[in-house]
Amino acid sequence: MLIKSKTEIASHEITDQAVFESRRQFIKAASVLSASALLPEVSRAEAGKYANITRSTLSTTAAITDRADAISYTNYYEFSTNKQDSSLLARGLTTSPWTVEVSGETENPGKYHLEDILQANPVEERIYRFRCVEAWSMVVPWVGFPLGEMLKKFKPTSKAKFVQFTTLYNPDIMVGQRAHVLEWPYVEGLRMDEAMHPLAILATGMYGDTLPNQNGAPLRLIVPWKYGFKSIKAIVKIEFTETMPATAWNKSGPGEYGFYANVNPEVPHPRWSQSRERVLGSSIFAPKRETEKFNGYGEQVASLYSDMDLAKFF
Ligand SMILES: Nc1nc2c(c(=O)[nH]1)N[C@H]1C(S)=C(S)[C@@H](COP(=O)(O)O)O[C@H]1N2
Ligand SMILES: [Mo]
Repeated sequence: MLIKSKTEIASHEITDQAVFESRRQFIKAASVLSASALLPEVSRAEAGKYANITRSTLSTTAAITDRADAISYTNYYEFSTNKQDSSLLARGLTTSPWTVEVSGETENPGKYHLEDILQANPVEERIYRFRCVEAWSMVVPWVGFPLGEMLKKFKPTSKAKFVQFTTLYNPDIMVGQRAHVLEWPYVEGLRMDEAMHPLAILATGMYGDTLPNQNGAPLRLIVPWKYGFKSIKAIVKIEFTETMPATAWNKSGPGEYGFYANVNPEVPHPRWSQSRERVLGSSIFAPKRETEKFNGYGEQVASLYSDMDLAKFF
């Protein structure tokens, strides 16, 4: 066998060797890719901040909405009433550092750093159905922690019957707040027993990564059995109250948006039916999905409302 000395190796052979090496690298990379494709949960988590996150057994098995759809079609009136615009406009929002003020009927009022809240409340993945009052829906793998577990740590007093949430008010950045579309800041609320229900979470992420600004970073509520407007974004205040909070959408349209806002196909919105929903990402020609009472979470939450006429307390 003839062994060529270094100087004798033609340049085209060196090129071939380089190509061969890079091809080997490519094949190696491709086999890693195809192996992880068999484990979609792992590869998705690895892409973001929440690697190896535990998936809660409270997750739905319904088909997950494409991330691209869930982050590009958002309702965030502080930025825009146009769903396609808020992702661009929300880029200017600074979400770190972030504090949450806790007040009202609690033994532990104060201003808390979000980092400290997160230290005390480990997150997990919760895949939930999400149904907007406008009759579209999606399925999102949220990252978050049970709201009730956090509220307990603030030791609400016996007078605390409701909990109120408030979004950041900053019209310099949140340009939608310069117009009186809603009464700002955006306020939402839950009855105490609803807030303590294990399905209610505070989310810090989705699709294995931190929340995009347009989806409510750095901290938002998710109440999967209620219409989407209850799931308030960019929370800066939590107040325990004795009386029912006046909420942004209820103030704006008391005949259209109730405090409870439980998903209910039997009670139409005054201007449209709630019996079906358009599945986000599906063709406009695709058949609509039948909306489920309590958005499919009736088995877990219906008992909270057993003494209420759900057509009256909408
Ligand atoms: N602060 C605030 N929270 C909000 C809203 C909003 O405009 N401002 N929109 C609500 C509505 S109507 C819906 S459907 C959901 C949408 O959440 P998404 O944009 O992450 O899909 O956020 C809710 N939370
Ligand atoms: Mo909504």
